[in-house]
Amino acid sequence: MLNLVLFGPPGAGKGTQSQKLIDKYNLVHLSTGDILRSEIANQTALGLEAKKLMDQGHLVPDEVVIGMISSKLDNNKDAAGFIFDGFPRTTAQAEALDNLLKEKGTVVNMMVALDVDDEELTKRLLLRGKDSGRADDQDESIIRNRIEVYNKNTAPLKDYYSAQSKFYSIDGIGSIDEIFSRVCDTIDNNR
Ligand code: B4P
Repeated sequence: MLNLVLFGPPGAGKGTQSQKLIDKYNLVHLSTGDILRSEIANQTALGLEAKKLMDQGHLVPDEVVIGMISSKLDNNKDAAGFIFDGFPRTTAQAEALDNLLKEKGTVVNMMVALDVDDEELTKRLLLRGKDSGRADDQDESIIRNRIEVYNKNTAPLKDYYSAQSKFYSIDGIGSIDEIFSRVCDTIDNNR
């Protein structure tokens, strides 16, 4: 099995690269952002609660996203592996993921981090906000808040995976295909 955590700040290109990686490595894509947006679109109780937090750039509570990932893992028992996109985002989520995978007799193989500076992130997200209408991409102060939340709650996961010798950082600036090739080289050389 290949279980890959794609890591990076909001707008680093995790979702973009995931779309290309699932085809190449035949992996199941688990994006907590996408799952939450689909709950919002379906106006479920979970979605309505999550929307308030997401629109402000806050994280959704750990137990909610951990429960979502747990049920997706159960629904994909025959998968060749998973790309975790936007999950884990806190140490509690990383510990929960380790436990969920252990129950299935598998582990996270590696975390690949996309390194992009704050100015480029803000530029990309404001651009996407214009096309997609996503509330969390419309306002520069909300984007700055998401980057701050990332630096405070999510960036420490580098240490969590480094301690297990599973952390790889790549340059996330360049064309989508250039970055894809860097990600694939990192996977192929270290799996
Ligand atoms: P996510 O949906 O995970 O989204 P993201 O971090 O904004 O984006 P990503 O890095 O995937 O960027 P993308 O490829 O789309 O999170 C949204 C919210 O959901 C969070 O703020 C939080 O509230 C909640 N949430 C999600 N998971 C959670 C969790 N585990 N715990 C708690 N809360 C959670 O790229 C962005 C833009 O850049 C796109 O427009 C793309 O076209 C462009 N782009 C990509 N690559 C490029 C390149 N090389 N050059 C130029 N532009 C590029």
